[in-house]
Amino acid sequence: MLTARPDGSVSPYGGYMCPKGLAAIEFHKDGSERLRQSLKRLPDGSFAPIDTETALDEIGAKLATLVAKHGPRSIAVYHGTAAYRSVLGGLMERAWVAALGTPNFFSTMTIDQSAKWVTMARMGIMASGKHVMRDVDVAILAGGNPVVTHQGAPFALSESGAPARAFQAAKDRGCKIIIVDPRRTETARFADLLIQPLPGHDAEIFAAIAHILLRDGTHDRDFVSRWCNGLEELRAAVAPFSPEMAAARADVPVEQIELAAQWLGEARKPYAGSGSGPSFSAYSNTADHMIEAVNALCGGYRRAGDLVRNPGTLKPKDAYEMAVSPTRSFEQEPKCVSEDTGLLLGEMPSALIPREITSDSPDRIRALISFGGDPLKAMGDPAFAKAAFEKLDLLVSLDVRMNETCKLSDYVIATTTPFERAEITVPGDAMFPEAFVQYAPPVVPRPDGVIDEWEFFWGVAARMKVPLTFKYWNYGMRFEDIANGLPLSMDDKPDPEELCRFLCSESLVPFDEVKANPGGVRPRNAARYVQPGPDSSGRLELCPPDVAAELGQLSREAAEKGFSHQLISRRILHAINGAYVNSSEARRRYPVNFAYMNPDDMREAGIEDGEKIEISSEFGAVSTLAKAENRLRRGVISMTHMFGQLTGSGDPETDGGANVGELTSLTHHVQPINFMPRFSGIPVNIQTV
Ligand SMILES: Nc1nc2c(c(=O)[nH]1)N[C@H]1C(S)=C(S)[C@@H](COP(=O)(O)OP(=O)(O)OC[C@H]3O[C@@H](n4cnc5c(=O)[nH]c(N)nc54)[C@H](O)[C@@H]3O)O[C@H]1N2
Ligand SMILES: Nc1nc2c(c(=O)[nH]1)N[C@H]1C(S)=C(S)[C@@H](COP(=O)(O)OP(=O)(O)OC[C@H]3O[C@@H](n4cnc5c(=O)[nH]c(N)nc54)[C@H](O)[C@@H]3O)O[C@H]1N2
Ligand SMILES: [Mo]
Repeated sequence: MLTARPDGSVSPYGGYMCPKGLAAIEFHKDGSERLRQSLKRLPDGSFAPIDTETALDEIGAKLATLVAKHGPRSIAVYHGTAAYRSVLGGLMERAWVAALGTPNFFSTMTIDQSAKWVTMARMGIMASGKHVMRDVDVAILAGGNPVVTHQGAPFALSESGAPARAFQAAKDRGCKIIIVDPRRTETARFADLLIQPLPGHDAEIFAAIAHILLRDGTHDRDFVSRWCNGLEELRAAVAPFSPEMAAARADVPVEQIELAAQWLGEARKPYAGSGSGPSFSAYSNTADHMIEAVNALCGGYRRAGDLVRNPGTLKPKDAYEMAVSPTRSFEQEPKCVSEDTGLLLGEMPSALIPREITSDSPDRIRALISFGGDPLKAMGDPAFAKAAFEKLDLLVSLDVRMNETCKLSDYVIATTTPFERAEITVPGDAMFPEAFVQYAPPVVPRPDGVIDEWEFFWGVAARMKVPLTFKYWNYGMRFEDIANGLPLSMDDKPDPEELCRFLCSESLVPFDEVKANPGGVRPRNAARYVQPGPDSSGRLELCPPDVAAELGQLSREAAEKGFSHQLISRRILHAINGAYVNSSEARRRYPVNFAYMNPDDMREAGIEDGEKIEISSEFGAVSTLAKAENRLRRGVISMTHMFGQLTGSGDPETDGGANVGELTSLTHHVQPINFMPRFSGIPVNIQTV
């Protein structure tokens, strides 16, 4: 019988198993949702099984024709959440995209927390990175719930394994924790201070914290004078954001904002960061810039002499105290064809995919490969997105089950799950709290009709006669600049174990030793410390002119009128976005994605617990069941995304929930630069139906 249990013998988190991991096991056992063979869509819209090699022949031929006729830009990839958990698949995808030469790489990162990428591009970064959770003494986390989501460094504050244990350990050390969230989250039980604002006011709250730090002179003057530009510009831009003004807009006690600023000003190793909430709401780019500006004002980065707890194992790196000036990459070529914007950390904004398809430019997107994602559902505004996706010459999905994008795809390639393929800890390498490496060969046999994702990209490249060079790539690297590469034969399929061996070419632990230790290895190395940077000319830009202009506009902005509530985002423990939503544990708890409301709001609106309600925004309406939750402040409704049908029938119980994306827009209330839609703090009205 198939079971799974945690192995804490070597892991830096101790023994721990996440409920999503258990849901994944059930996926293998039950199998009713599992795609066991690839499918081709017939002209009448139905699907017929197709042998995967035949599907690759047809896809390769079609892509080759498109490239010959329209150039490589006609091809795009969308790298979804599951693609991040497919190491060889992700690296082969990068190799394929680089070999083709298309700039059209999209991922969930630009419809998730891309405000952070915008901030990096506009503010620059400290190469030494922020303090890790084990070192921080005062932390402020806005709009993240890591105890449920396991979302941690480098953005939010947590460890991605056993997060509650990490928070408890931080408390035990005396770390002060401040949470800013309209909901008293599961993580908030560790909070010394919980600020429960109306959503969409993080820019004001953090501008006010900056205002107080500068008013009182409690910012880290040494750090700021050494590494930052624009202090006076920032001071002027945050002048209108008095604590009273921010408190009034966010509807929180002004004392809470003062106290947060006081603690941050006193901290030795402060940390300011956020989860997805502020990146989803109004003024998300401005909010994120202000959160990072507060971190910079407090000098919340590792400094020369600080211990580097994890320098990486597969790719060990020294850390330097050094600012890297902003790149403003989005202002440079290559640009999108539908809007005057460009790359953020090497990727184009996903919310522009529909417009990049329908544009009348000869460089428009004609083929899209969706790898481990459900872009049609994830980007919201389904009517707009679907109409665009229908204009594609070719849509291919790589998935383990049928999702909404699969239903529209010309081919659905059935792939392995992580337990059925070789995996190695490239993504966690520098993010584990201590150095750690693990190789996992397939532990469950794969169904006959499925392939690994890397086999798709290699197989299509072979058919297109595009030679691939396999490389160890990670965020912050330009694929072309990586010298060490493994040229792949286009005749003999690579052996996944050999690809993992190649990924260990610079590893502190040789591949054979990693392989011989299935529970992983923690290398014993001499301690490393942050070193003074080789170049001291870089500066963080605290307040570039576009950020100052956004703050000016925000300071004059009036509240949106005509809506009774604001809908905010949340996540569930037993599913990850759309994956495992149909697992028995998730479904037992969530037959639908409930609309959680403050009990007083429900009483006032005459809504009973469990009653069906209709929630309408400027752009659409959804129906679901209301549920009282006293963790929520008044004025907000909290719902999870990726439930229900793409377009609801009006009967949430039959649909298995409602798609909150129907309340969002890809053309209105989108941010500049990254075109991020508003996924939280959505003004809505409610009525019983
Ligand atoms: N179990 C589980 N884990 C997951 C996922 C999952 O679906 N399930 N998804 C994964 C993914 S893709 C991601 S991106 C991460 C996300 O990880 P998190 O960011 O931790 O996700 P959430 O739990 O939704 O937390 C967002 C919080 O922001 C609050 N919020 C909403 N709007 C605002 C606002 O305007 N301001 C402030 N201050 N707060 C606001 C919400 O109340 C919520 O508590 O989680 C990852 N991990
Ligand atoms: N309204 C609203 N919209 C949102 C959000 C929100 O909170 N509110 N959140 C946003 C965020 S943060 C994100 S990250 C996106 C999520 O957007 P996506 O990543 O596009 O959506 P997922 O549902 O996570 O898609 C993952 C797919 O991978 C499949 N899968 C699972 N395991 C494997 C595997 O091993 N291999 C392969 N090939 N496939 C696999 C799953 O079946 C699923 O269909 O949505 C965004 N959209
Ligand atoms: Mo995400």
